[in-house]
Amino acid sequence: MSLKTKVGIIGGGPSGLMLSQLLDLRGIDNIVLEKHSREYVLGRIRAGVLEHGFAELMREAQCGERMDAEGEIHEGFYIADNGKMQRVDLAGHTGGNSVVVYGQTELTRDLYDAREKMGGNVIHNVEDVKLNDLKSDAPYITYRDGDEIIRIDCDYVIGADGFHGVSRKSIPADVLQEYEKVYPFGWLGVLSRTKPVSPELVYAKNDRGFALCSMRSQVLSRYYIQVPLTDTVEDWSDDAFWDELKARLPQDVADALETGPSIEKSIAPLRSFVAEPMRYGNLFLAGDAAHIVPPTGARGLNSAASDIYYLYHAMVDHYENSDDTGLENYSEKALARIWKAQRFSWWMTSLLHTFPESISYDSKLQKTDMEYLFSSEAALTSLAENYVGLPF
Ligand code: RFL
Ligand code: PHB
Repeated sequence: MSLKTKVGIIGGGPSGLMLSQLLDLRGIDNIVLEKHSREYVLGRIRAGVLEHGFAELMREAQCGERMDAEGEIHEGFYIADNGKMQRVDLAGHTGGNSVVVYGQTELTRDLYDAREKMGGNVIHNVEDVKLNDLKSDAPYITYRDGDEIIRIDCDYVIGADGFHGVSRKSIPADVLQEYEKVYPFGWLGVLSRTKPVSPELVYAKNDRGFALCSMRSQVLSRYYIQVPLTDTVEDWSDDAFWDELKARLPQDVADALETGPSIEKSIAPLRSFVAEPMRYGNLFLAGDAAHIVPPTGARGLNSAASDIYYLYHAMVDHYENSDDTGLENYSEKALARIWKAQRFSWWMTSLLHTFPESISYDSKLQKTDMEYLFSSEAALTSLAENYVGLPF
């Protein structure tokens, strides 16, 4: 069988779905290919914090209704340093900006619902996706559906298939430059049907290791603790998790913590990664397919949003105005913002985690970094403007 479309999108995560929805609203025909089922994609518990620009894009995609009704606006968060809690006033340091706490699961559900409503073509459970003739004017994608090989001819291919996807790997090794930093720890995350311990997020630095108190709603909490890479989920009973979390939080926060059975528990390794360039012929990479950050700065999904924003406008300029400047500049423009998110995520990670190999000099610098942060309006402003998101 053979299909034809303008834009072939690999990956039905937030990046792929968002671009598909935005293009469809402008009458630009596209097909999304997703390796897994919808239920599987919605079962992954990931991001929780959306910057203003992302929320705006959801609204532009006509998917912002539930986010605006159920998401929480947060104008600040706390940093605890071995027991001492200090607030970062995001709104106060950014002229009134804030972030929206709304889970990636819910946002992805909204995007799937919107695609369904518009009759969008999202094909699940595709196997053996291959990208072909990317350097030509007639690229095509093939995939397997059972015994049948399906071919999709398109003008452009979007690689939005995450870090482990096939798109980035379709770029020849001598063209692609990869920059990577792997951290010697991971985050163990627990979701529980309990009231969040604090109305705003708490990022806790502690000699035992980092901890984060986050949430999905007023009845659903998300907590994380830093763990060695050798740990597995089976090593951590719920009781052991709650005990360790409490040990890393300031006493009054630990005393107020409501515990309960975990409804999801997983470990994510921490990694920084960037692939350059983000364009190869008529293939454009977007989101986690091209770059990964450690979750400490809540930048991952938000970095995907700026890629999608640039690509969406570039595609519209191409199809509506025959102007290819946006497509030509895409990689350079996207990477400029990506590297700033990389810097911020690395800095937040360095500030807040306990590094197993650190020498006494490193520990002194980390302590000084924290003292400087809360003694300087300029440093707090820099943190706040990065956390709410730099302009697209
Ligand atoms: P995704 O979500 O990985 O989606 C890619 C999709 O592509 C599919 N796929 C394929 N499809 C077809 N053919 C193939 N060969 C394919 N290979 C893969 C996959 O099944 C999948 O459905 O990438 P996308 O869309 O770029 O979205 C990126 C975000 O998911 C990611 O950046 C964030 O979750 C990162 N992140 C956070 N970001 C934030 O902005 N704020 C946060 O608070 C935040 N917290 C987090 C996070 C990520 C975490 N983990 C688990 C890595 C917290 C955690 C714990
Ligand atoms: C989350 O709620 O999952 C979350 C929030 C903030 C982060 C990372 C993850 O920095």
